[in-house]
Amino acid sequence: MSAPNNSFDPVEVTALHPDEVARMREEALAAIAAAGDLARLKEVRLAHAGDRSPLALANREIGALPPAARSEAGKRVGGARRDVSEALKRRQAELEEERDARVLVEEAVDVTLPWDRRHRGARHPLTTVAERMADIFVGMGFEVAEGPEVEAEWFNFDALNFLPDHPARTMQDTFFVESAAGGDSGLVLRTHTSPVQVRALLGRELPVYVVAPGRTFRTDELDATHSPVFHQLEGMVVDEGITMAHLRGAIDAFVSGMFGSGLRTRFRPSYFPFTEPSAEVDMECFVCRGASVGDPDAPCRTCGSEGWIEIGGCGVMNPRVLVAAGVDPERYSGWAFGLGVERTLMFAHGVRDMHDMVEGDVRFTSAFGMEI
Ligand code: FA5
Repeated sequence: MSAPNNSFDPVEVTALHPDEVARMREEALAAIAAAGDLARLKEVRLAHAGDRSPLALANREIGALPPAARSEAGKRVGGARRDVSEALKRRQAELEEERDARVLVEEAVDVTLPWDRRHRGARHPLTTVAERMADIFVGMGFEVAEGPEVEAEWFNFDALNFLPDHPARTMQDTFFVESAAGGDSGLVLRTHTSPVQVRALLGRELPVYVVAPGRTFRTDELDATHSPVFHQLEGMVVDEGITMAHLRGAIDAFVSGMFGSGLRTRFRPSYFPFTEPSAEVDMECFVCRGASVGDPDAPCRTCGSEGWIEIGGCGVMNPRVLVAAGVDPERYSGWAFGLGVERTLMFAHGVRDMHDMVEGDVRFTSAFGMEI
C-alpha cells in the first residue's frame, strides 16, 4: 500500500480551488434567482444541486485529498452546497406563493354570475295538455284512473261489446302482441283508453266518476292529423239516475275550461259498440266562432271554414258493458267519452302538423314555455 499523498495540495485540484468553488456557488445562486417558474427551477436544481452538478462532482474529489486537506476543502464545498440548497428552498417557496396567487386570480369564480345558463328540459306539451284536460274533470270531482298500454284483448274489445267476428273490431287497426290461445285472451297494444272503463268499474265501489289519460296505438300512418302512437282522455260516470244531459253538461264545462267560455257544443249521431246512443262531439270553432262558414273572404284554417271542430266520441254506456263489469244495469246507468289529446293540442295551440309532436325538436317544445 502506498503512503498517504501528504504532498497533494488541494489548491492544485481545480474543482476544489476556493475561487472555483466560489464561482460554482455564484453561478448556482444566479441561476436560482433567475428561474422564473417552478419548471425552470426544477431544471436549475438538477443542474446545480443534482448528482452530476459541478459542486457534487467537486465534493467527490475531496476523498482523493490527503486527510489534512480534506477538512478545509470539505467545509468550503459543503458551505457552498448548503447555500445553494437554502437558496433553492427559498426560491421554491417564493415561486409556489406566486403560482398560488396567480391561480387565485386566473381561476377566480364570479359567484354573482347567473348560476345556470344551460337550457333546462321541459315536459312535452302533450303531457301538460293531457294533464290540463284531466284537471278540468278533477275540478268537477272526477278521479284519475289508469290502465296498461299492453292490454288484454278481452278488455280492449270483448268487454266493450266488440264481438269476435263483429266488423267493429276492424274500426280500429290493431297492433296484435300475442294471439289468444287455450281460452286465454290475446294481448294487443290498446287501441283506445276505453278498456279503462271496465278496469275502473271492476276495481272500485259505485258510483264511479273517473278520467283516464293515456297512450294508445293504431296501425295508422303518421301524417298531419294521425299518428300510430297518440293519446286519449277517457271519461266515465256510472251512478244512479245518470242521463245524457249530464254528459252534455260535463262536455260543455270541459270546452269552457280548455278553450274559453261561451263556445257551443253539439252531438252528431255516431256508432260505438260500447255506447248506445253514441255521438261525435263537436265544439264551435273558437277562432272564427262560425263566422267563416260560407264566407270565402274570411277562411278559417282552424276549422277549415266548417264552423265546428270534432274533439272526440261519446255516448251512454251500453248495458252489456255494465254487465261485463258486474254492474246492475237496472239500477245504474252511465256515460263515457274519449277525447283526442293530440287534436286538443292542435286546436288549442294552432299546431298544424302532428309530425311536430313526435319529432322531438326542442324548438317545438320550448315554444310552449319551460313548464315542468
Ligand atoms: C274511440 O277511440 C272511442 N274509444 C271513443 C269513445 C270513448 C267513444 C267512450 C264513446 C265512449 P275514436 O276512434 O273516434 O273513438 O277516437 C277518439 C279520438 O281519438 C278521435 O276523435 C281523435 O281525436 C283521436 N284519434 C283517433 N285516431 C287517432 C290517430 N291515429 N292519431 C291521433 N289521434 C287519433
